[in-house]
Amino acid sequence: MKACGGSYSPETRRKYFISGPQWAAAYQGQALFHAPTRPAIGFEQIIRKFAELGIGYWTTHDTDVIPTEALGTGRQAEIVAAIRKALAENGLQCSMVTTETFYHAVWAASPAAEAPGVREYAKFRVRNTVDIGHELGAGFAVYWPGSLGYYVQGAIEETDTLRWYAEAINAACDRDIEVAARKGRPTLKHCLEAKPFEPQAEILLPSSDAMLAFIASGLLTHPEMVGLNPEYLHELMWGAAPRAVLARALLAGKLFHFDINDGYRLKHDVDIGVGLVNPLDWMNVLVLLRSHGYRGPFNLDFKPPRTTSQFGVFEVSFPTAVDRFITLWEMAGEVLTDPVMEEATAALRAGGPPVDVRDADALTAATRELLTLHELMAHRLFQILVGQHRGRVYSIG
Ligand code: XLS
Ligand code: MG
Ligand code: MG
Repeated sequence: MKACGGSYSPETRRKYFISGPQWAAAYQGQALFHAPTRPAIGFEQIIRKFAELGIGYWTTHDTDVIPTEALGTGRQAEIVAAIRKALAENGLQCSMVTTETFYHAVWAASPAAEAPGVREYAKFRVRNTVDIGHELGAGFAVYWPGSLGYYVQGAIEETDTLRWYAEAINAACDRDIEVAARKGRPTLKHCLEAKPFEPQAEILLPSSDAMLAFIASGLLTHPEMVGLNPEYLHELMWGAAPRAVLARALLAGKLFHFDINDGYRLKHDVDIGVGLVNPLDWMNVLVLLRSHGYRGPFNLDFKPPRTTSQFGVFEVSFPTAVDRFITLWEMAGEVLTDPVMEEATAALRAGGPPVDVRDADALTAATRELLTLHELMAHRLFQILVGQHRGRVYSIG
């Protein structure tokens, strides 16, 4: 890291709304075909490490920190108190809480299973997460439904399943209104997160757009409290343009929270650190968010490499992810004030010389260089990405 240079100080890192998930730092390298490779690590250590790095916000699933059997018990209250203490001692804030509705076998048929008992349990879990969120001072609650879907066809009735899933979200919102009023706090922002593949063969809400349709379906009793937590890679996984996904969420007023990472199109959820695969696209994504005044969290939902040591997790994986994000964010700022980009944008929007707008051939001739300017802008963005706009040169021959 010292040899790489260019690190930002913890003070600088803390100026950004960057959050570190408990589960990302505690990831032990396990997967379907992979055994765990790292020892377990608790929230005290992770919160301390995040503080040292300058990651100012911490996020967690309920069961990342509270054993399933202790949820809703006195033991939960003790753990939550210990988390509050750790956060306060390290100057961190909890920005988001989320309910694990995918790991335990009780969720085999999803949080909206046919069995009414499972659905009641799902409501208990999301209500309990709302309680934890208010206790920890969070502003956001995230819902990635996990196995909401099926492996074999025809047994699940999709409309019933979606209705039942909405009942769980409604239960969380109702509890939130009650607890927020009691505590004199604002209600949480409830954020739905989609993923197209894994852990189910067929997923009922596979994309952020599907989530938007779900929010607007009439099934939610408080649609105004519910928005999106898109994850960059989850949208890429189904072949989407993440920037266009975010644009649709922005237009709907539903971009509440953003999980940041990287990976490949039409592959599984590889959760690579932000900017390591698609840095140019990432810069462009941040141009869009900056220009629309997005001020929500950037949640580092990635996985440090499998066999990286605990040292590597905190000395290389997290700080490099944070620093790439900051660099890309600042580059996006440069794009927004770049004179070439400004001039090209103005030229595009001015259009060509005036012609009869019913004459397709005349319009084509007048706007002949439109795509030339698009390509010029793409070239300029590449130059900004590699620093050529600041005079970095490569002399050949
Ligand atoms: C899994 C999701 C998960 C959510 C929170 O693929 O990204 O980590 O962000 O449950
Ligand atoms: Mg995520
Ligand atoms: Mg992911």
